[in-house]
Amino acid sequence: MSCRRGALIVLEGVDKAGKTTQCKKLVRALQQSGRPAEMMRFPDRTTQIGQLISSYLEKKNNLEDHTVHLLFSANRWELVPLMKKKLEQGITLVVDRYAFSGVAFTSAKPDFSLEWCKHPDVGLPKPDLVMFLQLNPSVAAERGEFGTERYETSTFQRTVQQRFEQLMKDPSVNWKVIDAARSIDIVHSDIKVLCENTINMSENLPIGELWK
Ligand code: ADP
Ligand code: FDM
Repeated sequence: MSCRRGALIVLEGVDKAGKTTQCKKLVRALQQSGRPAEMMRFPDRTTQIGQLISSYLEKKNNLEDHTVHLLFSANRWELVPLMKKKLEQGITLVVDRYAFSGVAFTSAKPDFSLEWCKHPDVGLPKPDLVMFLQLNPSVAAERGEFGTERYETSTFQRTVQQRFEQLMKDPSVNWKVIDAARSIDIVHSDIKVLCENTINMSENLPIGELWK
């Protein structure tokens, strides 16, 4: 590789753990320290597939469970060429949810195995770092009411948390668990250090393939 690539950094965690807050702060901090960085989020609701997903989440349409799982995955695959281009240009991508949310949410539904859920995402660009913002559901509840979108109930979120815990046992993924119950600034400084180290470590390595 002629130029140093950017890192692919993912933030995961249950609802209200602080993913969006931390992604935005991280991108700003990286940019201020002279490192090119951009934020992405999944689902990306701006594409045609993303709009179908968005109306499903808003309960404006119903989709069969396998079908919607494949749409979430297709929404990642359609952005892969752009992601690779940016990474190769040296831009670090900070991503709010990725395939891990895909697997954790669908496999929290009855009769879906983790293995089946992982398949469509096998081979996606592999994150150099996945930070899981860990937050107890009772603390999350203090951060405000759940919204009205699909999946925004405490029982479903508890099952999602268990599925994330299963996914985190996989040593092929560079998971870091972050205690998200601390203040926004303290969580941010932990995350920033982890990211800077990851950017330095991955700049000369090829982009990996997830779950392959
Ligand atoms: P997520 O993207 O994980 O759903 P958000 O970043 O949208 O979470 O945060 C959910 C709410 O919790 C927001 O009102 C945000 O300001 C607040 N919040 C985020 N991080 C913290 C924190 N460390 N301590 C207290 N409140 C927080
Ligand atoms: N979600 C997100 C999935 O079910 N599968 C996926 O692949 C992804 C990326 O969509 F409930 C769920 C998780 C959450 C919703 O909400 C997206 P936000 O507020 O846009 O993150």
